[in-house]
Amino acid sequence: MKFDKKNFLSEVDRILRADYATELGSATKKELYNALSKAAMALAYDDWNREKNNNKKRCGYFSAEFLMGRSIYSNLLNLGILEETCEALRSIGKDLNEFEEVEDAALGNGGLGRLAACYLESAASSALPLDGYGIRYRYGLFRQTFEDGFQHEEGDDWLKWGDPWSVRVDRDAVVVSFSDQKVLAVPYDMPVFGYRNGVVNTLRLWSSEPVEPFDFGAFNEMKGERTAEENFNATKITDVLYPNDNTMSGKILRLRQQYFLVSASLQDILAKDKAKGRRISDLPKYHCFQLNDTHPVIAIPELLRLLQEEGLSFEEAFDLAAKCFNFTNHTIMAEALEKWDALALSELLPDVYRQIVNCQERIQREGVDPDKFFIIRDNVIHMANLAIYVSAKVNGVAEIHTNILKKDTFKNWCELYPDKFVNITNGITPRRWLLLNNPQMAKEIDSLIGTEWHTDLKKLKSLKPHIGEMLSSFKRIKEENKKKLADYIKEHEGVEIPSHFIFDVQVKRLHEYKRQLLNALSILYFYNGIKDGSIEDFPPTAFIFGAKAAPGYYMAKAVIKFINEIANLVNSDEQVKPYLRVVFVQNYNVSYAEKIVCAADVSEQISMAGMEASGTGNMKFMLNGTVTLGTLDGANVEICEEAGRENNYIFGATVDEVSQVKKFYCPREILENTIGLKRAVESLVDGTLKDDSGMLQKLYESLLTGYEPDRYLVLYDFADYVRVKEELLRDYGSEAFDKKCLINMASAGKFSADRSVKDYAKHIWKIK
Ligand code: 26Q
Repeated sequence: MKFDKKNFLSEVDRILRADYATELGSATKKELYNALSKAAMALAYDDWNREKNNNKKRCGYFSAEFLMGRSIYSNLLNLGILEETCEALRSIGKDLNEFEEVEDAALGNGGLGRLAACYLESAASSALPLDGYGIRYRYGLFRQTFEDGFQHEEGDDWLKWGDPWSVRVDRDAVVVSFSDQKVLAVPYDMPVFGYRNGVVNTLRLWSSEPVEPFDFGAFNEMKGERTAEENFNATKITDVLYPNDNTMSGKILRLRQQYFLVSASLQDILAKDKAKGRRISDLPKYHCFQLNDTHPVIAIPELLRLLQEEGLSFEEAFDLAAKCFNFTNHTIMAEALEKWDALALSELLPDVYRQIVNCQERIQREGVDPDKFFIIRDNVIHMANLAIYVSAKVNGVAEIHTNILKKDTFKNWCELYPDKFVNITNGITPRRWLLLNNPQMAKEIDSLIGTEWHTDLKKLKSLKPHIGEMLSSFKRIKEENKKKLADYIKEHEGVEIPSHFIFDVQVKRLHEYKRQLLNALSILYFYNGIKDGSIEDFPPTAFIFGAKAAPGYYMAKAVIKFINEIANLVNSDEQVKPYLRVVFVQNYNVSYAEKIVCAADVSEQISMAGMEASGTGNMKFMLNGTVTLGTLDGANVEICEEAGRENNYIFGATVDEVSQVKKFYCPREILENTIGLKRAVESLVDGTLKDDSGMLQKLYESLLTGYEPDRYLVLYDFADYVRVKEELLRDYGSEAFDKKCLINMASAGKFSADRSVKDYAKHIWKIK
């Protein structure tokens, strides 16, 4: 592939003429976006085709979520034509930045979905044969707005700008059968470009359609209603992404989605092998499958079923499945480990259910204790147990998380199969999360240590001797990024934040365990202190939040309301305005994250210890030179190992302390004995903040009453949090502080997703 400006523009022009009856001079933004993307796709066709037809063993990454974000810039970057395209457009009076209006592909909720996207990019960039298999949701994660401080959800029409980075492959469509319906699964393939290496892998997203085109005959014979209904049901399966993060919904439509995804993918893979003349017993020679949490675990009984349809015995099929499947766990929370009602599943998918029963019987034949090892119990199917039983490897996503899995969550299984359990610490792609989102900083690094770090992030450590000379440019670039973010926030949220303020950021899904509430209470504490004079010379700080709450998650929505009311209080108070600002940005997504991550001074990673499996936002901030204010949870632990605890701000109960404290915990006692805490908490109910909904009252009660008051130790950790946070804010501005930022950046090498996927390839997938 070679880029030639003239040829490229004439190719774009040709596509505009053929597909849109227009030309370069008169095309709309949307037309230009589509034609330009297609022209770039054409450049990579040969590479893509070669990858599809080689004979390597490949890994299929099965995931209900791929949070891809915007493709155009990262694809052009990886194809090595970002600057060239920018220049070509400029020569005809257009601006590549105009495509910032293009919607994100938000086909995921949060960490788990974004991780899948990073791994696809990193695998292609590391020339590893990894393909994604997922669902082409018609509507992605809802679009969020605030009205009177409350979250509102709207449908996410992500295809509004078209979908030029996908190719519909009708010849590969397959039928997926449920007991009550048959639907057609049609694949849309997205190329995944390696970073300037000519490798193109595939993300295959399945869309559901009626098997038969709309039946006008039946419609005319007055069966119209039923026919329309059938069509409606078929498309409905892939209509919308479930907006839950770390909680179960147990809805049958979700089970349909999961089965649809894995059945289509496995049928497709088996059919292609057959067409290539491969023996079915060679399946593990050519394939392995990574199950991204429990969501696609129904792939296991589906493969067993398909193999037996091909004439294999159950034991033969089991042997192959046990060599192909691996399982990643992303959470220890019981409410997120998927379970299905056995009756419901057996009604929807009787043949698949039989295979689950076969697995259950097989493990009982092994003579193990049925109280410790079960897949079905009390008419509930435990998908995590099924995954562990059949998978070759099971992995957690950070050291501390894997240790908890082994010692606690899956203790029994680990004793039975000690070699199955491995850790693969998460990672992020440095292309999107430094080169692309922070180009000035990337250039600065290039000028000091060259460009090898683009594909070998450990090389960043050679920045260490340059930290002194880098200080001033680091500060200048951070300041510019902050100005840009402040402008964007002013325009989109209507809140002014002066760029000389400290930008203290907490962006992630809204969940009680992540403790946005702790952050909020600390702001009220500072507010009260500044007002009554007990806190002097407070360093001017803007607290920036971004988070979506699952639409049915009452407490999470209450926290959003709370923070929005704090923002109203603080931002309109002339006395504290010189010291404090609060903003909760609307519709936080991948593209917003790109703007925020490069502009943050403080990265808040404050989950109750033991709850956050890994976190990956923490890594993005670190890579961009931001210190972590956090607990010893998830990958924060490893961030401290890499960058030094003294270069971050760590507070709060550790995992061991949490389990001790919980034995005799009395939040009221803490409330009474912690300076400033009571006043901050009382703000929820004393009329300081406006709320007619009763939400703030409920938040108050969650901290102090009920079966397990203050389940996530917000009050317990408050004093230490505020102490360390104030220390951090007062350190800000010193040279020592800037050095900490740069040491973090220089120490981020471990957290490259390139390292993660290579670990998977070597220890789990056995692919080259
Ligand atoms: C389950 C059943 C029904 C409906 C929805 C769900 C569901 C959906 C999404 C359950 C969990 C999720 C997402 C979990 C997730 O994102 N976990 C995060 O994974 C990251 C990548 O490993 C970690 O860094 C985070 O710590 C973890 O919270």
